[in-house]
Amino acid sequence: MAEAQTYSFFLGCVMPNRLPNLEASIRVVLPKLGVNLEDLEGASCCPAPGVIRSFDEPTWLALASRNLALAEMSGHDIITGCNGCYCTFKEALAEIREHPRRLKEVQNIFKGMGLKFDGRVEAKHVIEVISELGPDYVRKKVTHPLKGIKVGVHYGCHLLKPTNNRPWEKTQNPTFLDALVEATGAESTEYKDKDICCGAGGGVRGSQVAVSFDIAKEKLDNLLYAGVDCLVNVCSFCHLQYETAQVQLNKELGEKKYQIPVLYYTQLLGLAMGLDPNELGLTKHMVDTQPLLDKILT
Ligand code: 9S8
Ligand code: 9S8
Ligand code: COM
Repeated sequence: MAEAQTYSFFLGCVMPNRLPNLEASIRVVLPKLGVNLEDLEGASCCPAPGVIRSFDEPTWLALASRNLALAEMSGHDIITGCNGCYCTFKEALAEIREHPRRLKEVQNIFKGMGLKFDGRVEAKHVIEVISELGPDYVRKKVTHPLKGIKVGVHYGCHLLKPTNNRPWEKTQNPTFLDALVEATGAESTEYKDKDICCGAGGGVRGSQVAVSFDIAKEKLDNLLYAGVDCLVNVCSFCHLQYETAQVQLNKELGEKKYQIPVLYYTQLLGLAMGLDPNELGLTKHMVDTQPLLDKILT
């Protein structure tokens, strides 16, 4: 494997405010894989690609560039655990690299703010860094293989698209996350419409919550039908959607039909590395993870 790497850890809004348990699992697991995290002091919202960018593109670009500038000045590439934040940074970097005029615009805005920015920094996703280490490397870290656990994998839209600005070998029917899930000893189970949106992105959850939960319901029904033990994702916004949708749908039904534990990839991997579920934030989920933990730990 590569020698130890250090990244500037960009949290985004959802992780620190709504899902600090996911953040905890990333902070615990990545250093054990040889990936060190440094806090990115002074960061703001990325800002969200499907929301802010649609309303006011120049403001989106300036704010995204400010976050990128903070990382660039720290001397480390940025790492994020949210598909939306990843999308913003990948797209903002592509925009200023393809159009030097846009970089100048941003540099003008930054005058007097003590920011230095040339757009040299790179932006990576947590799962991209793990994927670069590779499934074989991950398998060597596994001490407690998750045998017999059926996982439904959700990639999320912004991790894969637009395909011309993403590093994955295959963006149609990708397999890198399935391979990393299987490296833990679990089984990645196929299910209908696996590649479809969770329903949250692009401002849908913010403006049309019923529509957004309807889309999530479709995916959850498909996952129930496939008989998975849990759902694994790599986006804080997808994660929030899948947990809150299950709580809401059960409330409307008056019964607990939807009880699919939702895990962030580093939580699944952490379990396979024998780490304490509490340390991985698994005891703080909206959808109870205990049945899954019982199945794994007994
Ligand atoms: S930051 Fe503000 S709203 Fe969010 S989590 Fe991910 S996308 Fe970026
Ligand atoms: S899927 Fe469609 S737009 Fe997105 S990446 Fe995360 S949230 Fe869920
Ligand atoms: C979804 C991000 S991950 S956004 O809501 O589309 O901006």
